[in-house]
Amino acid sequence: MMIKLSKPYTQTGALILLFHLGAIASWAGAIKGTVSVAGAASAKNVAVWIGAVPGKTFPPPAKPVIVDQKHLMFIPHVLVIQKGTTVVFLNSEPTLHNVYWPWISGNKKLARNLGTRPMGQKLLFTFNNLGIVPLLCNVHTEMSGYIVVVSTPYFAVSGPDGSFEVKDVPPGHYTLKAWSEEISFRKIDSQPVDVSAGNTTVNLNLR
Ligand SMILES: [Cu+2]
Repeated sequence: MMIKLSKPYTQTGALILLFHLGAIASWAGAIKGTVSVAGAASAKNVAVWIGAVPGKTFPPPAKPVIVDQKHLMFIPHVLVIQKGTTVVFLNSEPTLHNVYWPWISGNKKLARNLGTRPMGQKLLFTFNNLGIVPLLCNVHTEMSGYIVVVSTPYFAVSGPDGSFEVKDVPPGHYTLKAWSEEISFRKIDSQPVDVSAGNTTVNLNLR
């Protein structure tokens, strides 16, 4: 009886050990920090992301991401997505809303008008070009939002206090990028960052 029981116990022990080794090997870190934006009242809504990693491609997420049009605003105001992500544009209030962008990072060939629709109807678009997409509504000229299309799944948007956290980054040497609508449509800030297991702190000053 004792001999018969000991074998499965040993196998379970080995499996648990393998599981722990696997967890250590894939240990990821987080990039935490605060951003300040020169001349701006607040440092919220700054897009922060890791730029292309040489030799590495990331499959686009299968799940779509939502941008709502509500209270005469694009919600969220700034959205970061990985290239290849489909965005579903909702209209959640009883007025007509349109979605268009005049260019992506200045390239007018990438302009699109997705159309105008009443409350409850969706518009879908898959973003396959990297860059800054300025969202506008031709019914309400005061409405604006931004989609930042990036090449990695490692990104964040700063909160009202300028803090951000890019989660689950594998250890490595990367380029950290940041963009704020307060600076310029076209200026993307870059700086090197080394990520190890645990938290890496980076403070960004955009000007
Ligand atoms: Cu509108």
